[in-house]
Amino acid sequence: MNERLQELYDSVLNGDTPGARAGVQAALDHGIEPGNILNDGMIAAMREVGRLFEEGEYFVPEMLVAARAMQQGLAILRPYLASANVQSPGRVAIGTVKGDLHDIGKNLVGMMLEGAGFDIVDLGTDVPPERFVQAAVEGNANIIALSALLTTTMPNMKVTIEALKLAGVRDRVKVLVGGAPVTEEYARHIGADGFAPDAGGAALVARSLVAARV
Ligand code: B1M
Repeated sequence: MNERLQELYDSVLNGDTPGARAGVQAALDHGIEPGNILNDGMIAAMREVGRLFEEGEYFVPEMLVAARAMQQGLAILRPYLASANVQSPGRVAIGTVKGDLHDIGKNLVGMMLEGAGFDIVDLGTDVPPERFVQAAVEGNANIIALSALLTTTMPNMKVTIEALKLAGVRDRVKVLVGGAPVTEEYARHIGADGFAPDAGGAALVARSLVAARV
């Protein structure tokens, strides 16, 4: 791996926040593509954090500091991921479903959607179905984007879709889902309109969902 990316990877893995910020800046200064900085430097490190957690070498505090380091690194990278001056294809209300506090993936998806020109309403984490319904009814969202990182919270995607149906707004919005445990098959099973495995894919799928709007 490139030396700069290795340093960034190590900073995220070790929860070194100033190191992560400096690492992203150094990588940018050395002309490394923002996409590589994200995928090879930071996302790869988070994957390793997850592996170490599974093996019992890392615990929640270590996951937390690694997440904080990544968030800070992302703050530096953000302007390079979001492209300016794109006409808005629509409004997306995005959130991590009820019971789930993971927000890094959700934030990244939000940034990529922003880069694709969408107006983003970030509802945060642990978002109850009623908040998504409200975003569809009062916030005029065209797309409701649901993220889940836990197998135990995935079912709340289905609960949210049911709530949109009950509120009579399901046909007014498209529902896009994703997150590490979510699959295309699961998305179909719960009646979502779209699924993407990663943030870049989410922007592409969101574009096709609004293009398909009647
Ligand atoms: Co948690 N955690 N965590 N955690 N955590 C996982 C998810 C886990 C896989 C770790 C492991 O065991 N290997 C595991 C889940 C197991 C399971 O359900 N099968 C787990 C667990 C068990 C837990 C707790 C239960 C631990 C505990 O307390 N005992 C607890 C739950 C808390 C809760 O939510 N109620 C918990 C807590 C935490 C922290 C708070 C410490 C922290 C989160 C901090 C934060 O987010 N601010 C944390 C972290 C950091 C992780 C890991 C290590 C990293 C997650 C991450 O940020 N990845 C994670 C292990 C792993 O993922 N390998 C783990 C980087 C991020 C860029 O990827 O989020 O997958 P990701 O997003 C991707 C795609 O999934 C996709 O695009 C993104 C970018 O390309 N995507 C979408 C995401 N949302 C999308 C939406 C879309 C489309 C694509 O459309 C709308």
